Amino acid sequence: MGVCSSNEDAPGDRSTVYRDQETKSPSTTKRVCKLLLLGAGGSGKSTLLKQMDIRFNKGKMVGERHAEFASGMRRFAVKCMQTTAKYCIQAGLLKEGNADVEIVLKAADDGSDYSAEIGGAIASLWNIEAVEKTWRENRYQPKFWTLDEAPYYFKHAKRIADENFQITSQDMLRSRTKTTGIQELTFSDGEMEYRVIDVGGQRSERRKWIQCFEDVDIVCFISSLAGFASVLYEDENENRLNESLKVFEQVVNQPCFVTTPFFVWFTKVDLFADLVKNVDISTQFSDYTGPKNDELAALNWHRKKFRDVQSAKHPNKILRFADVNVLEGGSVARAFDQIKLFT
Ligand SMILES: Nc1nc2c(ncn2[C@@H]2O[C@H](COP(=O)(O)OP(=O)(O)OP(=O)(O)O)[C@@H](O)[C@H]2O)c(=O)[nH]1
Ligand SMILES: [Mg+2]
Repeated sequence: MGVCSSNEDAPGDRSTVYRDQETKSPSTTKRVCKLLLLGAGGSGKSTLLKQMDIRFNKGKMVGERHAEFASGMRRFAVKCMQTTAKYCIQAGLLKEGNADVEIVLKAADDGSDYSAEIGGAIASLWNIEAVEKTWRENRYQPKFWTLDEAPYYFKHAKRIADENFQITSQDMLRSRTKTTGIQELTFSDGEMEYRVIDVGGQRSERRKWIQCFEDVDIVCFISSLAGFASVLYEDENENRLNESLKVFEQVVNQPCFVTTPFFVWFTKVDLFADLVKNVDISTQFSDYTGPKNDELAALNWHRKKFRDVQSAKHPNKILRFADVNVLEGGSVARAFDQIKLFT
């Protein structure tokens, strides 16, 4: 790795409570369920929070944050095309003097000077077959940093240059902001009031988690199914799935969670089939002995890995799994139905 180690840091520092009108003064008749979302960075916790807000809370939280989502998309359109272009130059696939390359490399990597010219240059570069192919191959065998959502940002690079572009639900869900505080979304569903807590998952953020461990009714551990084929932003030598398992081990063994129901939600299921088809898991994990490129075998292997971690110390604790495409509201609602059975 290492043509460019980019930075996922972004202004997103917040410790915010989002409440809907109905739950401003919680009714005494409502029962409260505190649902804690935990997991490593980039696994999809905040995207889940946004999707829950859209699905169960009329989008009141995301409605307040359009500017933040727009700048997130611009920032990562630039950053991801910069790393891709730098690698393409090094590989002799793009020339340094190319006008579009110049524009993209000169652009501020926080997206602050994003313009129609920059958006146009990103779109033009993404139209070059060799660039697209390089990005895709890198996803199967990482050589430079990028985000799973980069193709979405590139595809919409021109549209998002307009100061007043109409932001869509997909834009909000796909915009990336590293969480650096604690966010809470509260909404009602029938007789229940849900307090959903989202924390930052990158290593530097985890020391803050302890603040949220009191009176938790359900823990939802979020782990990305794209993780086995990628490395951490914080540490390019660590595979994302390995990190997720280590974090899970620390969390599931917390004395305060001995009797707390645990769910493991595998996110990014929409990316999984393509990754399993193109990446041989056994090259990354010697314990994978299942058939190559077999989605079901790969999914069962993921489940077993989490079950093994948990049963080492708590053999009687039951883990419940769900595979979720967080970008799809119906998929999140189906997973949430399982949670409702425990409330
Ligand atoms: N394709 C796809 N992308 C997803 C899914 N879930 C999340 N993402 C994307 O993954 C990226 C990271 O998601 P976040 O929700 O910011 O991750 P996080 O766990 O909150 O990360 P931290 O705040 O750093 O802990 C975002 O760009 C999301 O759009 C999914 O199910 N499918
Ligand atoms: Mg987050």
